Amino acid sequence: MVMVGLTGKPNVGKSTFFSAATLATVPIANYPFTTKKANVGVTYATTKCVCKKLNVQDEPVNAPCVDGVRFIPVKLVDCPGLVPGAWKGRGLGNQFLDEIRRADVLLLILDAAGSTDEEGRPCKPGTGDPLKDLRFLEEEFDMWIFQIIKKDWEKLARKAETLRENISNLLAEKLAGLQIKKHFITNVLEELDIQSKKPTQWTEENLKNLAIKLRKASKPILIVANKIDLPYAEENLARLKETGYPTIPCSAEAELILRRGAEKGLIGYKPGDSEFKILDTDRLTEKQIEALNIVKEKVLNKYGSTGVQEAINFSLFNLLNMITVYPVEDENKLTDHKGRVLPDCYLIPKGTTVKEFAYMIHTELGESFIYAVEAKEKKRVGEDYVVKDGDIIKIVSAKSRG
Ligand SMILES: Nc1nc2c(ncn2[C@@H]2O[C@H](COP(=O)(O)OP(=O)(O)OP(=O)(O)O)[C@@H](O)[C@H]2O)c(=O)[nH]1
Ligand SMILES: [Mg+2]
Repeated sequence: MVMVGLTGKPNVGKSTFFSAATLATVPIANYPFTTKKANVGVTYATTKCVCKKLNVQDEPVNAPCVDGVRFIPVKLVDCPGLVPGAWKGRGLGNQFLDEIRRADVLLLILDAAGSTDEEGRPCKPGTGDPLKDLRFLEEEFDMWIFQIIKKDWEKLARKAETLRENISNLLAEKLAGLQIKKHFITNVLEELDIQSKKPTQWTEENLKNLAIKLRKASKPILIVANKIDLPYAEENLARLKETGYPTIPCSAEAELILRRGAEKGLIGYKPGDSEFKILDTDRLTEKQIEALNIVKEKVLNKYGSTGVQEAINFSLFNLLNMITVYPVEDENKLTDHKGRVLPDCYLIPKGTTVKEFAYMIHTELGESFIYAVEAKEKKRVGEDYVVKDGDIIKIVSAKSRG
């Protein structure tokens, strides 16, 4: 399953975002280092389900469908906060950096209101600077990867030379735990144009540049401008957008209020919605009504949504270029072996061939693959067919033929 990592300075709302996105109860408080160990949970990417267009009633198994919106599960990890110098052990040390090593994409949560200082201590909104925070966080990630590459570098470089082993293979092995795949390494080494030099002669600066480029390639970043409901956040949002990073305004706290309200049946609200409906006025306290009014006024009316669902979707569909696909066993009825209509919806990288997709479902299915059928167009396709977003795929294998 794809893994989305929540990271940033302490006290910016990472756990609030996590809690809103997963509905798990985790400690949230207005002081630094509330989170001491990573929280892992399941959240959902949302997409328009093909059921509406085809006018069928689906029977979801792995990915729920609500009013024609399909909720596809992804893993979410909430990490302890990072302070300047974290890579060399400041704050909670670099254990938390390790928590994000398995993440495929990072949601960098920033306090857009500047209501916390560099270390995450509360201060008056407008005092802290999210842009500065962004710069130190980039440096933390780079130094963290640099340090890992540098460790035992000479040994690795010598090994590459004496065994005439390709350095990208050895690096890929070394960095496998960080989700830094070999194709990232090969591309980055080509870009850096250092392969004409022997690895033992690569300088510190070469290695640092390698770390920076690998970080950018393997851990794409979406900036989540959180606490957008507070003063000064709007001005800072404009400054953050100028950095060139994709940036989404967000109020994790607003989303938490809405999801909790919906869970209790007090309001009608679906993640990503631009509005909510009060269902049960009698059960709401005056304070709750006031909080809902603030959410409406300061967040929904102004930015169109709380940003939580949008951030998750953007990271998967835009940064990781994932698409959705629906596997079925009967291409006419669109069912699985139990007769359930459109039971599953998977996220796969754009460019995946139908045979690679078969392998993702089950190794055996990939190995015995014969051909596939795209069910919407009733088209028979070969193993090289590149799966398109929203395809409904039946795989015919030597096994399924009996
Ligand atoms: N106004 C406002 N406050 C928020 C928002 N999101 C979180 N907060 C508050 O910010 C404080 C910190 O929230 P947490 O979720 O604990 O922050 P964290 O980043 O997980 O903090 P650490 O675990 O210490 O790194 C809490 O008081 C939250 O209620 C938001 O969107 N708006
Ligand atoms: Mg936390």
